[in-house]
Amino acid sequence: MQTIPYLDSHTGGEPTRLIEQMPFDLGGGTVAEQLARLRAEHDDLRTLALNEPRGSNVLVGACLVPPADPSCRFGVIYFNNVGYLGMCGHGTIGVVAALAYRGRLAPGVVRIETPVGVVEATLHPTDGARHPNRVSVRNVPAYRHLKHVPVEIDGRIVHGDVAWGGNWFFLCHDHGLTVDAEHIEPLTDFAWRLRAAYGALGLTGTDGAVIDHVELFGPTPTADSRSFVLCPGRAYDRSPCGTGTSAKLACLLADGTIAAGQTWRQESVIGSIFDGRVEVSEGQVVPTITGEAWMMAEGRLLVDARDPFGVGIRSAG
Ligand code: PYC
Repeated sequence: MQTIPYLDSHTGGEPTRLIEQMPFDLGGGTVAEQLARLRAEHDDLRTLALNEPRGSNVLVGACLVPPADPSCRFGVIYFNNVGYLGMCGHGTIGVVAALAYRGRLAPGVVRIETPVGVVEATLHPTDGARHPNRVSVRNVPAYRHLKHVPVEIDGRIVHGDVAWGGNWFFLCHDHGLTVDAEHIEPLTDFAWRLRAAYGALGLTGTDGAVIDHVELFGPTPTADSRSFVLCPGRAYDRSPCGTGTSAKLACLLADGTIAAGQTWRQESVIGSIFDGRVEVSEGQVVPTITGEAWMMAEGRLLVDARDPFGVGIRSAG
């Protein structure tokens, strides 16, 4: 029986399952290179840790790997029910909370190498007992690639921006749906079909990258904006999505709606909030998002080689 220890947290309702100790060696190199090896040779780790019957489509995984960048203390690879992520904002907040819980991190700044670049996380001093795991993540640079792209769906035209925030996003405002927790099903259905519709047009990020996250925005009385974020495997993000908020901030800055340094409060469809802001550094837009994570569980995954579903049920989303 193989055993793999794990730690579960959630960030604004979105879970992160951290594997601190890799059960095999990925051979070193950059985190992007280690991700390529994980995907090609050990994808079972992803499916056994996240997919049913052990997990669910909602889980996001993170595993610690050695960083190549000497300025970084940790390397992290993020994954979900259908594949791998470039960066993950809620996941980074969860990883930092888990490492603090383990006693491996104290309040302060830690640099983390991800497959798409180095991010800088700040674990804030504990605010009494109220906010034990408040973390800011200075993300990789974000940018808008395309503005106000028309897409036909359900016999009408909606529009979206295509932006990078560590993953690729299609950001849509004129969808006509109500963005709240009572409308998860229609939001999921629409976002999934919207992804198919812009995919059929051949719309991509830079270098032909698949735009695999969809953000639908709406108003809210309790923040600057509320979003519904559909992830690549058809689960919706319970958090406001750190990389999605980063993509949104890049668009807001480009439109002149926010200024550098201004706080933007992004609410998730279930009501959790990230504070976001951007700085412009060497001509690049660098977002920082701040949120909180909570520890939920620690345990050991047990993998019996005789179990026909021991490495999880492969999901196409
Ligand atoms: O917080 O960046 C994020 C994220 C991406 C996918 C799920 N959460």
